[in-house]
Amino acid sequence: MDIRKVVLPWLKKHLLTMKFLVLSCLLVVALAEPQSSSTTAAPKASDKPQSIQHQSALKESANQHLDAKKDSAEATSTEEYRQLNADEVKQLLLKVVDENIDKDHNALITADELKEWLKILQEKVIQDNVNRQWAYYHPQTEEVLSWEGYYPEQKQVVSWERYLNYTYPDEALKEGEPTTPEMKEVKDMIRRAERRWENADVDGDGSLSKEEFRDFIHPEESQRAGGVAVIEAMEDMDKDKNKEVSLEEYMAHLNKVSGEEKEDPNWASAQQGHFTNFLDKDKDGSLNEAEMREWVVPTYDRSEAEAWRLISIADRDQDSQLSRKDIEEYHEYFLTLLPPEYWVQDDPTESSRHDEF
Ligand SMILES: [Ca+2]
Ligand SMILES: [Ca+2]
Ligand SMILES: [Ca+2]
Ligand SMILES: [Ca+2]
Repeated sequence: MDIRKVVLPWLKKHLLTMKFLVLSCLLVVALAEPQSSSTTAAPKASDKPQSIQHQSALKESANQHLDAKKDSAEATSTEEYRQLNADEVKQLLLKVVDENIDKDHNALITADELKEWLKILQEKVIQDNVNRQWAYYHPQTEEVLSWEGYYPEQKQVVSWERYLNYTYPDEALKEGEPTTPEMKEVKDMIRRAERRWENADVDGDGSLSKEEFRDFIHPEESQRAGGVAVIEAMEDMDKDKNKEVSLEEYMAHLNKVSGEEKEDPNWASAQQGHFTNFLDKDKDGSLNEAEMREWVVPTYDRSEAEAWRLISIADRDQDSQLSRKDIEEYHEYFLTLLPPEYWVQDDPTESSRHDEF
């Protein structure tokens, strides 16, 4: 049997699915730029110098194979995105401002109000992603003796074997050396997944609870689990294995993981500037492990930084707050404030959609 026939379509679909997951993960932190066309597409994940842009590659190599026949998650990945015109964007933005962001209803948006909303959006995207993937593995119920109670408690877990069987084709799970480059790639993915799994398995019982599973899917969201994401980023980027990521290695990696935004003539210089001015703290021309860590698992508050960046763009009277008019005027910069569902081909004004906010 030709193994390529099995693995190639699988890899292709896997990568497509992961691409969507990456997009949805990064949606709320992507920096939106004004676009010249009359309609506006959903903000792209990799639009700009971005604190966690490299994670597209991390996640691509990570998690799972979603089978269209088995799982509704596949439907999500093929959802159509709406094109919104400028008036629609303005109208939706003001609705979100009034209903979700401006908590004290004084028609002015502070950095704190913005930050809180960005956190809610970010958390929702992550939680949705975790929920979707968790459901895919049909967690099993385990009985564990509780410390306080007499009766055993029930706990939902996914075992490593189950994860493997649900994620990778049988061929990849067989013993022995890989016979094709594709199979080698899959085996490397499994090794990486195993390291992530052990890193996420806090109680070391070999299975992941839902809390542990979150650290498996999104290690970069946790200071405890984040180290493994830094290691993966190093492996992806440090081609000469000197434990530093040079500007050349950085650019080569971004070139590999970025899409059409590369065609923007300012793209390369913007990325280089981001590396030099922001990531390379000690200005020695490359990123050591500590600098990589601050990039991948930052200690600063990303939502707060993004809130201040947004304010700096549109704050015309310099009072460190935004008026509704500021937001209307600069609406192209605020696309990331719209919940992801607004971009899905559906009626965004449908009342029940946003109850959870
Ligand atoms: Ca306010
Ligand atoms: Ca565990
Ligand atoms: Ca290097
Ligand atoms: Ca450095």
